[in-house]
Amino acid sequence: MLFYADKALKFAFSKDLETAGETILNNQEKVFGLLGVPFDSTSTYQSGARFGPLLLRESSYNFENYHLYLDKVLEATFYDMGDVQTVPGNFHKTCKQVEFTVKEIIEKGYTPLVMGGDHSISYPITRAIDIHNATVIHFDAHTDFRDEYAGEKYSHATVMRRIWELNPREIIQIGIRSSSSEEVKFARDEDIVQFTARDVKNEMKNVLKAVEGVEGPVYVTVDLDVLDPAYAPSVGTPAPGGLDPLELETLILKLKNKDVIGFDVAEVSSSSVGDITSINAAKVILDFLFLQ
Ligand SMILES: [Mn+2]
Repeated sequence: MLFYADKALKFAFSKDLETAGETILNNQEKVFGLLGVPFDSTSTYQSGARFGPLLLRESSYNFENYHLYLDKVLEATFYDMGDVQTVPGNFHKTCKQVEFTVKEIIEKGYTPLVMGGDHSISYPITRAIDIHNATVIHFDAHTDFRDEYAGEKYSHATVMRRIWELNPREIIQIGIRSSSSEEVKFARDEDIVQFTARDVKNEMKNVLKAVEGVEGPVYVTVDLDVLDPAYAPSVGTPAPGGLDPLELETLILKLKNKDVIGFDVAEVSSSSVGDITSINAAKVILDFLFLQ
């Protein structure tokens, strides 16, 4: 590589994949493999999440490598491993390729950190990771507990139902404000822990307590529509009355010292440089990495 030249459009502060190899074997700390999944074929309203990884990477260059509130320089080791080859229009083939690639990342010793893509892409990731003993912390405006959506089993709108079928230890949903009555009943019957957006606004202490109380492995999935459309308009299905970026930051920072075995940020459908949605999404990834 040239001294004054950098590779274009890797995620900011990520390390060069060619130097990965042996570091991982001797490292006690988690080392993250960042992966993009440019796929939005299950989108039902505002499509464009296939540009999520591209715009997320672009937005990442807007940030400092120092976190003011944590008084900490970014120390996490993470490699940008590029994008999965998706098959537009074909969830099943894409699903296989995502699952295969995430398994590869795990076998090499990296913890997967994935940029969607519409939310359906979380399913193959959680299939690739063993989430049996894991708590799934799910940030979203929607519960995504439908068994089918428009006759389809696999969709952004059914993804948490499919993940629930993988039998994780517990699911904690945060930021919920939109759901069908069937999904509410399902969540009650199955003892899903749910915090609405109002709970975050009015009883943040309880939400933080729940996150703090989580023990064992954790999988985190962030549908960026958990934020209010004022802060994240470029998402598949915007829902008013959501979290603000400081509330989401407070919650993400509560993941400190948790054994996070996988993390994804989905539904970012930004289509232009400087879009507020991809900027907030890149911040979620960086806030999480600052904790390492
Ligand atoms: Mn959602």
